Amino acid sequence: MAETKALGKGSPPPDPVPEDLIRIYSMRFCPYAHRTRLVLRAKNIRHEVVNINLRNKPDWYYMKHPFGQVPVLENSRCQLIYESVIACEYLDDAYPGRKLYPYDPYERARQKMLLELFDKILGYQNTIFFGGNCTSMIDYLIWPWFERLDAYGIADCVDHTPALQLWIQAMRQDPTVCALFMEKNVFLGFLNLYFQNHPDAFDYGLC
Ligand SMILES: N[C@@H](CCC(=O)N[C@@H](CS)C(=O)NCC(=O)O)C(=O)O
Repeated sequence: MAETKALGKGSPPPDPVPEDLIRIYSMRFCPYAHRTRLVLRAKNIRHEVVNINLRNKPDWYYMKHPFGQVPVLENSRCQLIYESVIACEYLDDAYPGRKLYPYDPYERARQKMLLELFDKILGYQNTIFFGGNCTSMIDYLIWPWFERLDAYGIADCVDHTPALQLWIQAMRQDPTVCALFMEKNVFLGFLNLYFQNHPDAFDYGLC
């Protein structure tokens, strides 16, 4: 379902979101939308994906997000939630199942502080995952950028951080990460078309 073609200018708006379903407006190669799709998957939330052509946005899409960005969540009550971190927290709060943010207020605050320091988090960790011995919200919020390191040609930036390498290996085995994993060649194919302003960039790799 995540692999549907992107809707562009002139496409009719999708129908209202059916009850018991949540919709994510997404783009297959967007790391912020990737975060939100990881959380949807990790929590087993029934959802549908509507991909948006970000170079040729449908006019109606500005009714979903003031600047036409992805991701946006929309529920059957026509409520819209944007900004990926807020959207992920909303999903964690609104849906049952495994809580990805810790219950403990300090641990929750610690994950949010780590996220703020995202660019500098390569510091000491004494657990495999950032929140402990299993994946939690912080891991899914930062993973999309690490999945893209190889495609960006900067995978060697973790050469001297063994703890981070162990985390990357562990994340690659996580079933949620595996389910949404984007092959490097597909990502490179997208980037190649994107930088040529090719109208089909967002659909790269789809039949
Ligand atoms: N702060 C936003 C960033 C979202 C974002 O930058 N999305 C990009 C795609 S990766 C986008 O929608 N770009 C289209 C645009 O800005 O017009 C979030 O966390 O959700």
